[in-house]
Parts: sequence; C-alpha cells; structure tokens
Amino acid sequence: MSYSPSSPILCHSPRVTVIGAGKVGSTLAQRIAEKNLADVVLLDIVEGMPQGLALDLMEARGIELHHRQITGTNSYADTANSDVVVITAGFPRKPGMSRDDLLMMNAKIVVESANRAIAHSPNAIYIVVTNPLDVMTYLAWQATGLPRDRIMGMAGVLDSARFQTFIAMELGVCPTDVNAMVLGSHGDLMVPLPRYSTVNGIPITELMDESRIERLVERTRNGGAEVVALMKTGSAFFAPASSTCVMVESILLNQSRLLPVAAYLEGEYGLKDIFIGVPCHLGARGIERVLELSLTDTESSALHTSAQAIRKTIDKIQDIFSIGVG
Ligand code: TXD
Repeated sequence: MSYSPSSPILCHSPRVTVIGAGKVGSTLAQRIAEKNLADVVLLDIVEGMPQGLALDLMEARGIELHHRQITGTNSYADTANSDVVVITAGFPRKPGMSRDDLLMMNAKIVVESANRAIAHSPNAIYIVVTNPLDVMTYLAWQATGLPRDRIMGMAGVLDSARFQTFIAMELGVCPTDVNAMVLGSHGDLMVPLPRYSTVNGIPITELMDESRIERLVERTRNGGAEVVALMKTGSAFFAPASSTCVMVESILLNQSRLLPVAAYLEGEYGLKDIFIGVPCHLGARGIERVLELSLTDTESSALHTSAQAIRKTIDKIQDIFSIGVG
C-alpha cells in the first residue's frame, strides 16, 4: 500500500472543541490530546487563559509523544467544523451547595455556549458536562434543535466509575475486573444497579450482603459531594475528565461501547421528553441505540422518581426562560 499526500487518512484529523477551559475542560483537553484521539480547541470567556493552557499542553507534546494540535481561543470561529463539542462551561459546586443551586447561573451559560457552537459546528456530536447535568443537557438540546442521537450528557460513566471504585476497594479486587452500572439523574436520586454490577461477570449481589452493598450505593450517591467537601474549593475533575474522554473516544473511534449516558427518551423505560442516564451504544453517529434493561419494580420506581425530580427542575427553568423547543 502506498500513501499519497492527498490520502484522506493523512488529511483528516478529527477535531474536538471543549467549551470551558476550567478544571474539567483543560484536563479533558489533555487526555484527548495525549491519547492521540483528536486535535483540540479549548475555548473560554477568560482572555488569555485558554491560549496559555493550550501553549502549555503543546510544549509537552515532544515528551508525551503525540502530534495533536491544541488551540486556545475566545472565539467560536476557531471551533468551526468540530466533530465533537463538549460543553463544560459554567460554575462548579461549592461546599454545601447542591447541583440545583447552580441551575440559574449555568443555564444561561450553557444555552449561550450551545447556540454559538452549533452555528459553527452544525454536524458535530454534542456532550454536555455542566451541572445540573440532566437539565443542562435538555436546555442545550432545545437551544440547538439537534436530533436525539447527536446530543447527550456525561454523568453515568462517572457515577458508574465511582461505584466501580468503591466495589473494588470493598472487595479488594482490581477495579478493571469490576463493571458497575448507575442509571438515572446525576444527583442524590441516581440509581445504582447492584444486580447489573459484576466482578468479572459475577453479580456483586452474590459477593456481598445487602447492607454492605447499600453502604457502597450511598457512598456513590454522595461521591461528588465527598470530593467537594475535601477539596473545599472546586469539585472533582480528574475522574469527570476521564469519563468524558471515554465517551469522546467511543464516538471518534466508532467503538459502540455500552455506556450509561444522559439520553433523550421517547418512551423507553416509560419516560418521555426528558434527558436521563440510561445505557446507550455510542458510536460514530452518536447514540446508536438506547438499551432497555429489564428492571424490577423497585429499580423502575427509583428511575421514575429520579425522572420526576429532573422534570420539576426543567419546568422551573422553563418558567423563567422561555426558550423555544428546537
Ligand atoms: O458528572 C458531571 N457531569 C460533572 C459536572 C462532573 C464534574 C464537574 N461537573 C460540572 O462541570 C461542574 O459542576 C461545572 O458546572 C462544570 C465545570 O466544572 P469545572 O470544575 O471545570 O469548573 P471550572 O474550573 O470553574 O471551569 C469552568 C470554566 C471556567 O474557566 C469559566 O471561565 C468558564 O467555564 N466559563 C465559560 N466559558 C465559555 N463561555 C462562557 N459563557 C463561560 N462562563 C464560564
């Protein structure tokens, strides 16, 4: 096989825009570039900051052995024709603050970011990270008018990674042998599913009694707050960036990984017109399929309770902003 300079392999470098160059955004940019997945455009409203971070990351390329271009900018024109756009812009929680406290502040930022990004990257796949996650994803979907396969929220991968970690720590096993599944909203009403969480195929319900599992479930529900309380300023960003990167990777490499993501439901799980965490296959077209697991009555009612809380917050924000459905 010979390569010519016009070979599409040599010409096309995927491009990921990360809006918000804070802790999550900048760490995500680093992960994407150092995994050699795509060129990255890092955008923030703070002048000079994304440019400085991009330069710093570029200066590590020779050491980290990758050739990806990282651009820092304050202009959406530089994000044009991205394959994936990740929205992390907004404010994180402070100690004692709930995710919903962030609602008003972040809604405006996410809607503006989504509106401006879609004008330059109409064909991209969009991943929302900003909290409160399920509601922000809904607002970004309304603002962009995207079909449901091309817009989703990141939370389930992170919540499942936390559950995975706590299971591994409790049983003294390697975390890579643990598969954990957490559905529902990203918040206190998330729905960890012990029946579908395994150690190399063995359900954890076979390995621990109910009270031990319940302790791990509670710690998972409280996972974000536990980190916030320890850090005092800012919230978790290493695991959130890794979790978002897994989604970006599955899309760019068309891996069709089965991951819990906040997806728009049209009747699946008996839920409609809502973004909530459910298992989805992620590939080159975005959400290729929403997988409908069979749930017990208790699991299903927990998912519905979670959905009601999201719906309430969506209604609250809709009353305040009158954003037309796309
Ligand atoms: O599981 C999840 N989905 C989450 C979500 C896990 C971790 C963090 N989660 C949320 O992501 C968190 O609650 C926040 O709402 C976002 C971003 O968290 P991060 O820790 O990265 O916050 P930072 O460090 O404060 O960064 C936010 C950046 C900061 O640089 C601001 O200047 C920028 O966002 N910002 C903007 N950029 C572009 N455009 C606008 N309008 C804008 N406003 C603020």
